[in-house]
Amino acid sequence: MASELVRIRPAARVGRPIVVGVLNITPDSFSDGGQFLSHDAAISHAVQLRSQGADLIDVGGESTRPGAERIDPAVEQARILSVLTALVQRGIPVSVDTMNSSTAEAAARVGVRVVNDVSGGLADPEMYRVVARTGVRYIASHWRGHSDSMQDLAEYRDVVREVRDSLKSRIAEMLVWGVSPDRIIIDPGLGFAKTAQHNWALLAGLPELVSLGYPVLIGASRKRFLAQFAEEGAPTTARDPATAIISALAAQSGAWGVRVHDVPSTVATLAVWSAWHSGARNG
Ligand code: PMM
Repeated sequence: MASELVRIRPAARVGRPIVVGVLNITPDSFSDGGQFLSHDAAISHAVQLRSQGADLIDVGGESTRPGAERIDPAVEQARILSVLTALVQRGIPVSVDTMNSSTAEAAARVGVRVVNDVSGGLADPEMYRVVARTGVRYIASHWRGHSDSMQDLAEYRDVVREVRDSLKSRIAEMLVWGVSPDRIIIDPGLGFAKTAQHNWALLAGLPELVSLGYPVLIGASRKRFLAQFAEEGAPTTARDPATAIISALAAQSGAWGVRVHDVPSTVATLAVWSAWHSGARNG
């Protein structure tokens, strides 16, 4: 197993998926936009997520909410690089959530060892070259187009098969560019050119993605398809209980990690899941 993964996943917690805490330093992300724009607010939220049990903090500077417009990579970097630098210096494991190879490269330069790319490399033709050269771990999501048009691209005959095949061909291309297979993590990209029905099909079909043999990350947290379990008009935090249950079900289906905004509810739910499994092993 890759050395960074061992560092990200503390030995005591081996057996449950890693918990990736979300830190968006953007004015417009759908759930936490505008909350952590100042350097100090961002750092203290990251420290809090870590103390709550996050194994990795995913720091993003560009919103990917449906309809969001692209921003200049320089703006993205101005938002996140000083925060990433400070977190690396504190020894907090971080990933950078970016579709831009220049941002991935700049983050790697300040010591970031994981790049999370919701476009799976499709948004920037230089991304795989940077990933291969820097040796970072690379989370590649299934993606069909930028946020301003992705809703129109949510058409599938068999979403699980098509997402699986697409991720397979992304992986094949990464390998051609020299990305080491032990660096690759895949993600079905819930909500990215997917309807609620597609998201549920992908969650139910998770074992088929796991069977590709690469670690799978699931990012369901607070997404719109979970609104049905909360009161109408409730804030996105009302989707946290459903998110936590999905974390346990994803664990059950073999997910490597779950990316969540509310770390305590997922950590608590995964503790129950782990206890259940320790019973199966020791009974
Ligand atoms: N979703 C969002 C952003 N980044 N990264 C991965 N790997 N998987 C996801 O599902 C994902 C992501 C959108 O949610 P946010 O705006 O709350 O960060």
